[in-house]
Amino acid sequence: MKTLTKITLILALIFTGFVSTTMAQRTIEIVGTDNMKFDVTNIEATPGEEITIKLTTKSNLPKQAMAHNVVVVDNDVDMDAFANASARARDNEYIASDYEEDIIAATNLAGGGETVEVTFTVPKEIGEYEYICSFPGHYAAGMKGTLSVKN
Ligand SMILES: [Cu+2]
Repeated sequence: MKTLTKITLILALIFTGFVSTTMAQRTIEIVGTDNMKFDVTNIEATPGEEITIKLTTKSNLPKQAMAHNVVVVDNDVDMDAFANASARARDNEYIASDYEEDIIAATNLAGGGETVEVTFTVPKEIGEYEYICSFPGHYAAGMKGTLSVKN
């Protein structure tokens, strides 16, 4: 086989692998409403899987009064403390900067009619990881869910 043909073949194989990896990636669509709940409260994933979380806010209220995000947090974090600290972090999309190392993934804030998304690699460690909306008061109102990482 000529070298050029070999290279072409290898590139084709790499490309095919890339495309199939991309296509295998799952997107989880979540809706947040004025009742301050996510309509999806459990996401199952395998260790190291790449997933996309897509969040849409349905609301007629102004964004300053009602917006949502999805923040996936490491499972050794005190969630009440994180939510309280984040409620004061308006200039940082309501994510307390002290906790940046504990954030596995976070979307931007979505006001009514907006959709935001984040693509990330699920932790390799099996376990339950909580995700919350860090807009002030929403976690306390029950705006949370669990990312279950298992084989
Ligand atoms: Cu919210």
